[in-house]
Amino acid sequence: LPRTVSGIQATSDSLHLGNFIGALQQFVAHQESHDAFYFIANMHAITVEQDPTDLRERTLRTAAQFIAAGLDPEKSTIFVQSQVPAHPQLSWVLECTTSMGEASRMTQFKDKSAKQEHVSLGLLTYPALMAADILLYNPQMVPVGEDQRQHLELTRNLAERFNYRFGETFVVPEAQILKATAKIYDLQNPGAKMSKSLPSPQGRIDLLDDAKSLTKKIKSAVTDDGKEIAYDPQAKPGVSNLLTIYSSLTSRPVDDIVADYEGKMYGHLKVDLAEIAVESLAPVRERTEELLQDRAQLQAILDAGAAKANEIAEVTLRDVYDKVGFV
Ligand code: AQP
Repeated sequence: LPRTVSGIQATSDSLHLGNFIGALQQFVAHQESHDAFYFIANMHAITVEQDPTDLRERTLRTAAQFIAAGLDPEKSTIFVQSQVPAHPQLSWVLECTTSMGEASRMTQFKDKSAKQEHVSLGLLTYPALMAADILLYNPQMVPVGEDQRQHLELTRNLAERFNYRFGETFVVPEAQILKATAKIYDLQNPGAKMSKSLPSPQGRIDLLDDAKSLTKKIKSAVTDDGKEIAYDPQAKPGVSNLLTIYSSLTSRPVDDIVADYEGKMYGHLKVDLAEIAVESLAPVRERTEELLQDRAQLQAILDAGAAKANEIAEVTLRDVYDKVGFV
């Protein structure tokens, strides 16, 4: 089977709909056709200030949401990044392969460092760790959202550079960024991507939101001038975003949905979408809570995942260490 790898940061109690549609739903689909490795990125989560108790809790909650959303530990290897030491070990070599210019050009670094009073070195070197997260497993394909495109490009460049300098070592992976769902936008500000670090949580739908707040958020989503329900991200970013969400939660093409709403008002679309969101996310929320009742079981799944990940990652790491001349 071809291999795939991806991860999600443990930076909040609940993943949001952008993570779910842009990443997690793809993860679930690819576990059928790939040797799949999915991790909870707890090491990336400490590039900005964090609380240890929260991080521990969020790591387990993120794992529970992976499984609740449909990842099957029998099909996918699910693990926690910090339980596989080869990630930071390879990262050091890749940091030494990356130039300062490349790292500081990353838009995520520029955005996040502008928001921080104290900018950690880890925020700058983050993309080298992300390259290590990926290259250790030699995947053919990495499913991510649009915001990770630049990091994936760097990962490919680092793989090629290392291969050129030290001989064929890494598979150069392709980013799998689905055009239709790669960027889910903030419901209150459809010019910005839906994100964990939003000023107004009203614009972000959390997977673990209850029915009442889900409905409220969707009903108060910002729509556009005019009345017609049409998919036009330039002229109608708000409505188009709702249509994208509708389409991915129902697996129906956007055009079909638009046809259904001919002559109807924005309000109709919102009422229906709120119902659909409640129906699709309630089981994920309930299953997450159930899984969190048995933390020993969850930890056992993660330990088994880490054991499998370590086996593969260590082989790549040993090869790299040998090639760079570490005795
Ligand atoms: N709005 C989005 N639409 C589509 N995909 C998205 N992803 C994130 N936001 C959207 C994808 O989710 C995966 C995990 O991303 P992450 O762990 O890097 O989460 P994040 O980027 O930290 O999430 P946020 O919400 O964007 O947090 P902040 O604002 O704190 O950085 C990735 O594949 C990502 O593309």
